[in-house]
Amino acid sequence: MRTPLIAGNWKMNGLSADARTLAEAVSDGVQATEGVETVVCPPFVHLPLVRAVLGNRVALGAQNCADAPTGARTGEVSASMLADLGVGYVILGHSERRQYYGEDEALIAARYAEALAHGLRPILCVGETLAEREADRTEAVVANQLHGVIDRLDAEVGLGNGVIAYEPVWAIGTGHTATAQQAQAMHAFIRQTLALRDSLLAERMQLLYGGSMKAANAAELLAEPDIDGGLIGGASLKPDDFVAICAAAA
Ligand code: 3PY
Repeated sequence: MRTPLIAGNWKMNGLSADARTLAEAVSDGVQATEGVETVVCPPFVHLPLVRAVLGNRVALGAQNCADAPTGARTGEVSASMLADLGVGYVILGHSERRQYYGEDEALIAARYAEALAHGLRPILCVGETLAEREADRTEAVVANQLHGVIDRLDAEVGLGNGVIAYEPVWAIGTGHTATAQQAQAMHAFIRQTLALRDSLLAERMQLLYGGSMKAANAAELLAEPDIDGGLIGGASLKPDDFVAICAAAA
């Protein structure tokens, strides 16, 4: 059985005092929640202070990592720097990175390989835009995003111990959520796509739903057989909501 995983993507929100307050509230709030991997992903600059206040029930994640181990990459943060700070997870290929910073599969794959090489668990985001869904291209787009990364990774290592988050772009920051049926259909498709290469990997890999998952819809989404958790945007900034989502996953 796959352990449920709930990861909060704080995006570019909050000053240090906000990050501390939020981390403390999440850490306290999930103390009684067993059997769920809980992760918070603050902005880079808040990682050390969040690490310092998180209890042992909540792991630390980052929102990206560099595509190279060290050196001339102004503005980037390497996977080894993150590991050194106690980071265990890293979100890669979020649609906001693809949309605003032009990240493509080649770059995302290089970041993914770096993350694995330094012991981080990548959370690889895939998902279609509204135009792509309306043109009936959802599966083709997601398959391309997956193959575009997998094909560039070391064949022996593959996706390693990573996680995949299905985040339909039309559901990110819009308040719209995929129905549980739409989300399940895509999660099943992703698992089948992985199984074509490695059936054991497909069985064990945690697949998260992202895109306006909140306390009110979490239980319904998480009840679907192929949805193993959530990558939570706005609701991860509200400790009560985030903690309620973690409880729904338990
Ligand atoms: C959202 O739910 O808005 C997200 O982008 C989660 O990563």
